[in-house]
Amino acid sequence: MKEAYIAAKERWARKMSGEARPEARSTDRLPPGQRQVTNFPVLDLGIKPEVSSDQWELRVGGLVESPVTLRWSDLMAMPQFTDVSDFHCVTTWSQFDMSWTGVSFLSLAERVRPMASATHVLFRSYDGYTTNNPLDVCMDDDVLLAHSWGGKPLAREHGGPVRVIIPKRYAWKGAKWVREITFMDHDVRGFWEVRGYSNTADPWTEDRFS
Ligand SMILES: Nc1nc2c(c(=O)[nH]1)N[C@H]1C(S)=C(S)[C@@H](COP(=O)(O)O)O[C@H]1N2
Ligand SMILES: [Mo]
Repeated sequence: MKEAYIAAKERWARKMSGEARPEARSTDRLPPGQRQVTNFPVLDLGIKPEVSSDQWELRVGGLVESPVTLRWSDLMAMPQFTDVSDFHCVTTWSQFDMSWTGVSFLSLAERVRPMASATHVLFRSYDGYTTNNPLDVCMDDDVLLAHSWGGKPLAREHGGPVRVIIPKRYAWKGAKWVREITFMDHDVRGFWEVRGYSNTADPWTEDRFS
């Protein structure tokens, strides 16, 4: 965990400093069973909560040294990070080169300081949605709390004001309209994870269902 964390932070620092240039991406970017789209479909539970940036609050707690409730101005005062990644939905569409801006999960972790006992993270959203991830999956250089897409404020239908992006997992692992992040010493399955979807959700092994 420690070495992986340091390596992720080094990759992140190179992006933050502008030293990491956009590389020619591999041509085999499409995970098995996926097809490329360019229209950014919308998927939700039939509810698109309306949360203005003024009302938005993100509680971050559980097994952390410094629990915090972040409001919009707090989020904006944190280091702002832009990254480009591919987006893979389990319903078989993928969209390439999605540009996200927000706060890196690594910055958030530095702010709240997870305890050594923290191994898992549960995300809760304003629509009642939940999803879970191992902490080491979140502590990667491409994971962020995004408030903008393609340089523009994230639309409500896509989870604005703030959503989670975890590019190396199917997209249901990233909570739209995120309102609470809880660090835990055990795994608690989220909305789709208790309904037959994979707990691990790796697009490259077509790890779709459990
Ligand atoms: N809060 C919340 N987050 C969510 C969902 C949801 O219903 N509610 N759907 C998930 C699923 S299944 C996918 S594929 C992506 C879809 O994101 P998009 O609507 O921006 O394409 O959001 C994920 N995050
Ligand atoms: Mo999905």
